[in-house]
Amino acid sequence: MLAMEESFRWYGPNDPVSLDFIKQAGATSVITSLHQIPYGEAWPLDAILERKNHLAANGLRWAAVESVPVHEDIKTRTGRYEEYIENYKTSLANLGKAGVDVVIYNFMPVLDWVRTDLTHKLEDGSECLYFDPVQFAAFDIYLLQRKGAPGDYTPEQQKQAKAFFDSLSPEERKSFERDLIDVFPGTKMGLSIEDVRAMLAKYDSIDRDTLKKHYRLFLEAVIPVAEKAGVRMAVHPDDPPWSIMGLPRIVSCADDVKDLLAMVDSPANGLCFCTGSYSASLDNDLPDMIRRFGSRIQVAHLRSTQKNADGSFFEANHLEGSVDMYEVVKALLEEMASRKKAGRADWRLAMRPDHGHTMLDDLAKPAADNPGYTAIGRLRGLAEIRGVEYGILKSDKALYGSLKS
Ligand code: DNO
Repeated sequence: MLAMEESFRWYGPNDPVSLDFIKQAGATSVITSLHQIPYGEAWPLDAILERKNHLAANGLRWAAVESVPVHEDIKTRTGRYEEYIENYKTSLANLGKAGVDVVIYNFMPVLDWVRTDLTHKLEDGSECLYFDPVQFAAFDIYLLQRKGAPGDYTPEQQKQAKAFFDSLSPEERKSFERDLIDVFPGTKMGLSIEDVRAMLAKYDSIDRDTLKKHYRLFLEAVIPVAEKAGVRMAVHPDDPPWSIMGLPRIVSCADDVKDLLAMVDSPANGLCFCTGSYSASLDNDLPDMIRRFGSRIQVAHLRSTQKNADGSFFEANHLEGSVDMYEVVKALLEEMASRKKAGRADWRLAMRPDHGHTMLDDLAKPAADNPGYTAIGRLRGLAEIRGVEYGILKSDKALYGSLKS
């Protein structure tokens, strides 16, 4: 009955959520990366094949790489960026040879996704990831001590940020700092606040237009290689989708998407449609974005967020919050049907339930290194989304008919 490929993120052999568990959740593929390879280095073919074969031996397909990270030097076009771009091309060529054909990446300057609280308690006792601009202001003004930071917040936010920061003990400040800057998926960079300052300094002369230019130059270099290798690139949106730490953000809304798709107009230059990231900005109309840019979506992350009146947001249950999951899934299924009709080989989209609450037995387990990626919360998310898809296909005979393989 179902048509979307159900996938699950897997952080590799050290992930406490095993491949067996992933299969029990009902997923038929995983989205994973070779986290042992440092940012910037080329991925050797044998390491790719080893991972692919390991997954296959466990009955799972490698639906997409998440991520082949883009080194900071490439974003700033400083240091060893030329070498890193060459390495990126090698990685794409090798992935293509191994038959791994979707590559997720992001172009967020300095940090990856950011939250200010990784264990925010919800009324039902489960925990979720949470972003509060006041807490972020406390980080920005008092820990990072970024020049000009106060000016990015209202006087009221600054006052509350001070009160929040004063309320933290020295240990709490340390762990707050870690939660904010050690956000690189599947790896601990061990960055210090000084490292982040040094990384930020490289952006002193990089405004929005310059960052966009660097992005275009990156795409112009790698997309032809991806095309030749049979690999489709999928950019993950900025999370949260607005400027932080005074940095430009260029993958946050429909206009950004329109621009980046036009930078290199190729089917290999596409999107990882992350509903959670885009949804934190209420200006983003997700079903509309899917209808507009659907032909360039390579893979989807499905989750939702709920905004509070004070501008903070938390990751809601997958069918709650501001994302209309019914409309999102329907639009994705319609996109798949139109691809199938057009004879596109890549008509079947893979999606993974993105993040999940820490709930049930997972609450008693030691905090894992991968916030948001507990087994049970994602199992719940996948089950709910599967139900939505089932309902849509069961009640729309024409759509179901056009997707039946
Ligand atoms: C967070 C993730 C992101 C994503 C990368 C893609 O949970 O969605 O960290 O993997 O930004 O490059």
